[in-house]
Amino acid sequence: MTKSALQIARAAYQPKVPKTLLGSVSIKEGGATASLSDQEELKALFPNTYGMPILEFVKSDTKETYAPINVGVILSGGQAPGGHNVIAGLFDGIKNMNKDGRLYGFILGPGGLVNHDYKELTADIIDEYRNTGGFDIIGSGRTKLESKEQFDKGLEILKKLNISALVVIGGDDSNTNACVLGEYYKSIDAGVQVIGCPKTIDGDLKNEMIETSFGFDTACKVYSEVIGNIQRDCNSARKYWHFIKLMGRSASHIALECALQVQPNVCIVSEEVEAKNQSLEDVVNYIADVVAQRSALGNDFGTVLIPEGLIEFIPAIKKLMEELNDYLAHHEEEFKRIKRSAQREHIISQLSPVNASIYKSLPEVVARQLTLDRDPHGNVQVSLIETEKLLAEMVGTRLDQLKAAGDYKGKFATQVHFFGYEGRCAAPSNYDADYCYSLGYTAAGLIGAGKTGYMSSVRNTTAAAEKWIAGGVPITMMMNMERRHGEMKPVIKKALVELQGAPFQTFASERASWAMETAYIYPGPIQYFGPTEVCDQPTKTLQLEQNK
Ligand code: FBP
Repeated sequence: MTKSALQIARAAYQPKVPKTLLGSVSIKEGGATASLSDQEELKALFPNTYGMPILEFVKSDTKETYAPINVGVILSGGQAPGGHNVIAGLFDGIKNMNKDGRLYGFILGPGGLVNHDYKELTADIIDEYRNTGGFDIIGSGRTKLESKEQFDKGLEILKKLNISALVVIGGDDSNTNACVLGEYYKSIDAGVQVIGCPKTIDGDLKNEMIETSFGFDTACKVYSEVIGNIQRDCNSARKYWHFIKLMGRSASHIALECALQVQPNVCIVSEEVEAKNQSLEDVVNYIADVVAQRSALGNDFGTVLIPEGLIEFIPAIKKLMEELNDYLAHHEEEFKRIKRSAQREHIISQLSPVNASIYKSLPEVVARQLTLDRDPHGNVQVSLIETEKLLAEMVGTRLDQLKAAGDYKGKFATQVHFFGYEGRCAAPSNYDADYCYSLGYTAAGLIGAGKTGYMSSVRNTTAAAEKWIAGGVPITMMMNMERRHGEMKPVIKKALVELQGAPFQTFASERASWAMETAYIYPGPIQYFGPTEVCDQPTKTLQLEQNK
């Protein structure tokens, strides 16, 4: 494979790891844990893995010896920068315990386990992928591992390869399934441990013990670089309003982090829209007012950041989507058989009167996008809903009204963008390279300690890497019961933007001045080599959350 000079230099990068992971380690156990809510139900669903203690690796004077361990690894869901380093850390951790241990990667996600599609990841393969972006070492997929048949089928290949531990690198849904799988294997004494790793650019898999999901740092830095470039362009030509939708599924963490990095004129935060019970018109009017006020100052240009999940946080649309989800969960095939031209009318006839009238009021294209296939976890594929176009158009219409009333005299020309896929496979920042390698190495440690049903956890990551704290958190501790596909299910609770939290509060205290002044910041590209204050900074979200 021909490589760029940066790739070659980057391959030699040695990720920084917590001091406690190097040399001999032992495990410090905390007290028993409980799930976030629904304790009795969850205890009954996870009798073997509920309530386990939090674990922390600490230095030890005695060197443990280990028999060789064969481990399987799965990359699940959307790509996130740093996945290859999780695998590299896992590989090095396994080999450090006993050089005869082996690592097998299942191909194209959880489906690879069920279909017995795998490859052994040897040292030369791992070395090719160290510090690189992407998930292409084994590929990823969204097959949902949930049935006993899938678990049993998976067990056949695990047994055949003498694999005694499986690492699932995924988001909240994939880690929920990893926990269900771990519980099942334990309940039948299968002799296979299951460990999760927190992945997703969306940043919504975090809690007290999981500071951030990997990939969020790099993806936000890539988007912020490009938004910064757009802001410089728009401040140079002074003729466009740029409507920029950012990936992130339901949560607005990415949009908020980018706003903190680039100081745009407008950033919508879905969680606030919901909390204030705003309608689509309220959001449109707010943006149009900023456009009109900037225009009065002579500035007919600006930037608007939009989280991709916005539409499902507008309370009225959220209720409509809940009804649509339930309907489609039970009538998917029947709906697909209806002619495309008749689908809209059919949906209207099936919905309650309130939701039917909201559905009717949506532009054709958005109404259609709301009924597109859900992903295997039942989520609406919000990345396919063109909110940036919808808002740009609606703001234009509103400005026409303001013009007719004599309240606006400016020019309104728009450009629309959607940033998501551009950042998911970027070469990991130093933060993600270090964090991911540490997560993988920690996962190996949890396996060596015989644990199952845990998520690898690395904390204190706003400090220098050597001071990071590595350990494991029982996955059941992050769970509650939620309605999915029309049924109550145990799931890891998604972390949405907290309106009382420091990242949002900081943004809220600045946004009025960012709207009127052109206070853009141009962060520039991720730096991989150079001073630590340039290359090793975590996200602003994390720094603010940790009061740094
Ligand atoms: P997960 O990490 O939860 O799998 O999702 C990441 C993500 O990038 C979301 O932000 C986005 O909505 C979705 O994947 C897009 O999915 P796909 O890659 O299937 O188009």
